[in-house]
Amino acid sequence: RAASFRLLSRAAQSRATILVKTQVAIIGGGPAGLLLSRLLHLNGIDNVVLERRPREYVLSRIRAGVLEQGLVELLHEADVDKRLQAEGEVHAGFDIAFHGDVCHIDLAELTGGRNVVVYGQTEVTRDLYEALDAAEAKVIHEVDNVALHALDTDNPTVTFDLNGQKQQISAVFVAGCDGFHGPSRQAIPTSIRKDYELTYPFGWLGMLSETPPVGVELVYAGHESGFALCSMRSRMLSRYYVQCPIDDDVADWSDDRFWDELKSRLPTNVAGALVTGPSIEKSIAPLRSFVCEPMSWNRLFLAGDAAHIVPPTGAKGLNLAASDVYYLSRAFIDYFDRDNESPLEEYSGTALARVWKAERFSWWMTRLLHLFPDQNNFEQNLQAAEFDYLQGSLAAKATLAENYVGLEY
Ligand code: RFL
Ligand code: PHB
Repeated sequence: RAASFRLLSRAAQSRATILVKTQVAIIGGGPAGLLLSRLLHLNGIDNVVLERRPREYVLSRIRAGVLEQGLVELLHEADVDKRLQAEGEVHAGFDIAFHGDVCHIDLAELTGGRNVVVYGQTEVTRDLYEALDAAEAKVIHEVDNVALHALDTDNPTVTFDLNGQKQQISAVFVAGCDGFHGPSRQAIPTSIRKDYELTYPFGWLGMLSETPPVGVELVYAGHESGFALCSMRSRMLSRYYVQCPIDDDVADWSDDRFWDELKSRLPTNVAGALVTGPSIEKSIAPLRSFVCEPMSWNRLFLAGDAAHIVPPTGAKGLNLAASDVYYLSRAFIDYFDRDNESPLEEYSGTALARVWKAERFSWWMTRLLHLFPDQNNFEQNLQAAEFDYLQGSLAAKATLAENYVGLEY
């Protein structure tokens, strides 16, 4: 980081556009972009990451917390899993409650020994930054006006502003890892790109508190007044969520109001065990299901939230970003090391097949557990029947468990 910064700031003194050459220009320094950069770096493929925000901002975003085994294995391959192995908590099951009835999902038993690990996205990102720093990888923060050019030629470029200076990267490929609002997806012509989208008429109000979690496992709860979730980051850090109207203002949610609402939606024994305390973060996130097809166009390849969004109910967002990076990193390695273009040509189809299954699962779990304001009495009874079926059927539980631990890459 220091080396690339020196290079750019020295050059920034000149008025001409600075030109940097690389093999893969990666737009976005979230988990998808950083993990891709790390895996390419370890395989000798030169790359540059362009991130709009300061590093501290990226590390202050509280997001996902549940990692599938596929992501854990990928972090091991990237040699960034030391802290994860020491501090991550293996979860072999969770509870799912509906109007007070509780159903335990024994992930390990239902999937032949598979499980998930609870370790925050913030920590994954921090570990990646540390490894990239140590390897003097090129991660450039606080870039403005990133624009993609000539993606349908052999010489695509990315332009951006840094410290008021125009810069240009010439690359063999561009990886769009810039999240839902980034410019990469928009660079695919609308005549080619097709968007598929569902929005939900509510959001999740999340709160982080330095209190011991209510139990050792996660509790998902559907209730007459809406969804609630008890999650955690560590033995002394809890993460809780309640479904709320999408236009609610976080300022209207005092800590007391949050705790009261959460308690009222949880099964009695869980509510009774809840340890409350002051919040250290509170925010409202909208829920959305979204897929962009195709996930590649000529020299551009999208990964993570740039190409798809899931509602957080199944904890799939970060994990899907990881499976995209798995396919894309291997495809780049095949191209540069083995002169084999086929995996890159097949990338969009390969990634989308897994994306749509995670979309289906996240949508299903969202429908099962949330209060839909426009739901009629027929749909309410369908929701109750769905939970009843889950409770009584080993096959239904196994389907939930198989999807929750993550489908094979
Ligand atoms: P990210 O993490 O959004 O990173 C994209 C990065 O690109 C940068 N960027 C740009 N850089 C340069 N130029 C531009 N013009 C740029 N525009 C954007 C951004 O600053 C950012 O650093 O996407 P990525 O890497 O694909 O990773 C995906 C995951 O972050 C995401 O799927 C999950 O966090 C989704 N998600 C959750 N998933 C879960 O599984 N469980 C959760 O509890 C959960 N909570 C959340 C979430 C996503 C949220 N967002 C996006 C609003 C809570 C929130 C609030
Ligand atoms: C979280 O801990 O933030 C979390 C856990 C499970 C989910 C969503 C979010 O399904």
